[in-house]
Amino acid sequence: SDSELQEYLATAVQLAKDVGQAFKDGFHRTGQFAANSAFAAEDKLGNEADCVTAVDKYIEKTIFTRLRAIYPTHQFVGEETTAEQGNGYKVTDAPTWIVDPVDGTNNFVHHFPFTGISIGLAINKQPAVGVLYLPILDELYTAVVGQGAFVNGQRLPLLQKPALTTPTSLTQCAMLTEHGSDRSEQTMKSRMGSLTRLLLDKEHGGACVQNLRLIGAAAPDLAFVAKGSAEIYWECGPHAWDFAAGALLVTESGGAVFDGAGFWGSDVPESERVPKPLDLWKRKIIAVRHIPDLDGQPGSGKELQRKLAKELLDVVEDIDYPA
Ligand code: LIP
Repeated sequence: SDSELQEYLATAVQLAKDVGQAFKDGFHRTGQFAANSAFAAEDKLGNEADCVTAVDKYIEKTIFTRLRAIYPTHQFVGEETTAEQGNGYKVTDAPTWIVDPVDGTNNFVHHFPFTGISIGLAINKQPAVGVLYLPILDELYTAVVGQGAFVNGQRLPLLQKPALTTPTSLTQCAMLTEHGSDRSEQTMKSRMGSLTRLLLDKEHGGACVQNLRLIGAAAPDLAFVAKGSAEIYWECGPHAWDFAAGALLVTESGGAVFDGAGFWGSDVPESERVPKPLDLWKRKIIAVRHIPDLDGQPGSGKELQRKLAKELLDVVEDIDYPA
């Protein structure tokens, strides 16, 4: 019910704020994390590009301990817990809290401010509540399904028509993506090929996206799409905990999210193909911001979101990851 969802939201907001000080202390190496040798970034599962700190572990433990005490029947999926358990999680229809204690750990370690605490709640496998706190930017994003998305209490997207433009192709779009932590030769070649084709001019078969930014973390990427600071985000590789909360911010701000690969119905004419809906557990995502309708054409904004996603899918190469 709506009141239950509001209660879940209030719990998540309180938790995010409560661990905010530990997050800031870790980021600035002050307070409980001042010159703490336990802070040192370790690599996860032997991958030097994928790190975890004592702050990640402390925050995840604090959040889950509190959530378990309040909602003993709920399920819990967290980045660090899952990594410790050898990367396995089961997904049911039960309310499932999906938490990334520090999304953008690499940014966090390098003192780059696009990093935050992501708390999502899925019910029947669908995002129902999303809270993203970016303590260093002092931005608290919230969303409840059917009730809109907000940053520090202001409704998203921040700009409205006519200030918020209606891009009709990727050539008018600012795009966000990430290089990810999988640095195998095969993956890097595939990703760089996709980035080249996204940027390349149309004469040579590219999409000529207006600009491309890599800010280092999925949750802020999605928050910025929800806010209207970029039109589109695409990534293959992030996990549900990186984007469960952020995906809801996007849809609740009037944006759209899709599966990061492929179309429905390879048996239909190309012009009729549409991008598949997002699957939280598939590790690939496209998000498009709210696009205002063209004058006198109701529904055209939604159609343009699908068109932009399709333009993107036409030039990028899919990378498959195990769940
Ligand atoms: C990160 C994601 C990012 C991805 C990184 C990493 P983490 O999350 O936010 O989108 O490219 O490889 O997964 O590990 O910093 O929480």
